Amino acid sequence: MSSAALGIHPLVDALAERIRQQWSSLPELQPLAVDPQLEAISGSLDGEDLFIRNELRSSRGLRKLHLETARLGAGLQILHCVFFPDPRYDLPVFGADIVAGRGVVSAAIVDLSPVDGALPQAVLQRLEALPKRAFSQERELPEWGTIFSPYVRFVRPADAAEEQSFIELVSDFLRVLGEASAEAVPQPIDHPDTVRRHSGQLSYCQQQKRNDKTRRVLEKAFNPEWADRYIEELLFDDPLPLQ
Ligand code: BLA
Repeated sequence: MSSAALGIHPLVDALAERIRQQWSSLPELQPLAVDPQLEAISGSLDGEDLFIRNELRSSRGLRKLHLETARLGAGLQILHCVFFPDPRYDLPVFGADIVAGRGVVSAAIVDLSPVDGALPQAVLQRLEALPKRAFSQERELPEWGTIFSPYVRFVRPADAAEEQSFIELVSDFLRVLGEASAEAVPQPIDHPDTVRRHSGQLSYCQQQKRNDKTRRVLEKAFNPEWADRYIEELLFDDPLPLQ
């Protein structure tokens, strides 16, 4: 079925396509198994259809690239994307989330988030050099949003032009991460820097799990146990313990 027939907002669809294009150019891109029960989830709730698609990859320096596109009920369409670094590499977490309802995008957020206090120099320099993109409606970060970098953008795109700008902004961030991931030199698994980045990634996941809005939507569409498992095992699973 086409995404239009599924009722996916054009921004969700266009951004998902752009992310797929960009991850295909990452170094050492590999498939990563998705639990077949979670790859394509469809169902219905009170007569409204639900549809979730999960795609996973890994690449050099990034342990898990996750793209989720979802339509939950009549009104809500979601794009959720997180690239989790391998803690041996000095790389940030890439995250993006779009929430659209009844043709209107209420939230569009993107960031390269530090896992070791501040962003790596190689990332900072590239972010500074990016074109500045203006949005007319900026949104305030929630209280758990202390994990985000000073470069985070959280906006409500006002029209098609701002939606396109948001796609270009995400693209800029992904290019920065792609370049940094090609260059980064891995450190030993027991190096103190690796250990710090591992615990930084754990905190990132813990803070994201405090977003009640995500949990509430999933609990309503499925049930609390399912939502909990989905969040713990797929959306924000902890990085594997360092051996
Ligand atoms: C907000 N996330 C939301 C909202 C909903 C979801 C319904 C409220 C929309 C609004 O305030 O306008 C729902 N998001 C989901 C669901 C999934 C999802 C169900 O990803 C997955 C299945 N969230 C992330 C990531 C980021 C993120 C990776 O998953 C950022 C990198 C951010 N979402 C985020 C933020 C808010 C939000 C900051 C606003 C929260 C608030 O204002 O309280």
